[in-house]
Amino acid sequence: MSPLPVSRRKFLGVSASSLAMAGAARASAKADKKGVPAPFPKEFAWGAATASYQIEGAAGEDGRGQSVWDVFCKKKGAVFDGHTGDVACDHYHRYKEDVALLKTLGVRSYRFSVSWPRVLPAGIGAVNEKGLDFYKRLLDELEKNGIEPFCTIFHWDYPQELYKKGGWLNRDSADWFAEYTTLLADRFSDRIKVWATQNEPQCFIGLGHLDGVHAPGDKLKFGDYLTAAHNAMRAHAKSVQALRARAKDPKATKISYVLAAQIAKPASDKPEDVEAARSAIFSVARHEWNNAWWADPVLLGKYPEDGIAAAGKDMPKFKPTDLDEMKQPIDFIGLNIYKADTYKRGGDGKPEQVPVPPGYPRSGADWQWITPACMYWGPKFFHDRYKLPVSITENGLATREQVFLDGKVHDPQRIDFTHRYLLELARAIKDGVPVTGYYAWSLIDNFEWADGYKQRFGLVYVDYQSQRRIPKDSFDFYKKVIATGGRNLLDKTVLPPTQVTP
Ligand code: BGP
Repeated sequence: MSPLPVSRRKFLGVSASSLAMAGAARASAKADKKGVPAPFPKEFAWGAATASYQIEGAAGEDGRGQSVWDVFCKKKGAVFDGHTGDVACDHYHRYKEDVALLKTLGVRSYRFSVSWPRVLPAGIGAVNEKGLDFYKRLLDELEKNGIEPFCTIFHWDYPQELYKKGGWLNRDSADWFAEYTTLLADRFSDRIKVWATQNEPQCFIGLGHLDGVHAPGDKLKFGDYLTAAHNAMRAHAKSVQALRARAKDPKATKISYVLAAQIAKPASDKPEDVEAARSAIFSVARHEWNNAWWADPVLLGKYPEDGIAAAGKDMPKFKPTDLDEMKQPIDFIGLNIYKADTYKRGGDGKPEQVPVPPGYPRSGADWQWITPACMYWGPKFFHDRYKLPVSITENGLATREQVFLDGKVHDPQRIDFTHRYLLELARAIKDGVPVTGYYAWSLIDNFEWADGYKQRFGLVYVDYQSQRRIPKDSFDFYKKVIATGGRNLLDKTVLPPTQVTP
């Protein structure tokens, strides 16, 4: 392919010059020697994410209690090939090496989660100091390396002891979560300023309590599932209140709520297709894969009308004050974005889903279509509706990988994916959407829930037998993105979008 002059280069619908102008509009985006401004602002929170059960291991060490995932993994057929998180990436013992990788990568922020039963073995009551000590050591290491901690309070490893008391079906579960949050705020809020209460309620409630494919593996009746969802959202709100009440520096404390964002993108830029996608992204049917059911109560203080209609007689009965309590001001929305579905305006005026054509590119995870435009439309639609800044709290690609004969791990698909997706995110920023950060999922390969170790999402390859870490090619690519504020995304020569799928 012959190089094109910079001004004529097109990046999948985004021209280099238009993104450069976006950068020029911000005083914070410094120009390089050739005068090319960065497409991402200087203060942008470049990061990488992980979660406790997926990387820590040390399941039986230092007084940690059991989580529902410990129990679920032991059920025959629950997890691919019987894999468990007992050892995972052994991060509990190798955290220094992992923080060193973050340092080399150059991230400003590290999103990790605390294992609830590691610090409160029974979920409430007696505190496990040894468990807290692990997170102190981790925070020390991050501080030494100048990396800002972003703590997710709950990323799915629910204490088994609380599950035995009814778990999310028990109305008290919201207070249990507040007690746990208070402990973290009291011990760590002098050092942690950025928090997410929960990660992806669609998954830990929907996949875990309706579909039964994630821990604890329940297939509740629809009404009971909605009750569990209601209590989880009450728990989120009580957690926000606890953080606001106990944070050492309330003004500097930033609180978020992280969704498994289900993105709808328009089939074209025609206004009717854009409105069809907007309507689809916030519509609620009778299943967990939607946004508004999980976001409207906590951000707008009400359940969406179409969701109430779809729930019908299964709509849970709750105290009239619940909805007011559920709506606690937060500072930003965390969006975990992996792919989008496409919508156009149908013949009847309603949104119509455009089917994915046969052979359309997808990752090693069957559900993941390569759809870069989700990084433009997702942040835009969420910001338009909820009027909050957004952060991309997870984004990444699953691939099947091996160590090559040259001893390296080559992952060109992940590089191309990240390149395409970040160009679209830059376009959203250029169009005025306040996007505060981007967290690659994941820093290292890890235990991918029901898929076990089959899926690899890391920027760093993990050889689980030796626990050796090998940074992949995408690690170097992302490192350069961070170092240049995304400028390296602009100087790569690529074919015009019409010639390159998707
Ligand atoms: C998100 C989770 C992450 C991670 C990621 C990868 O839903 O928050 O913990 O697992 O998905 O996807 P998956 O493991 O479903 O393939």
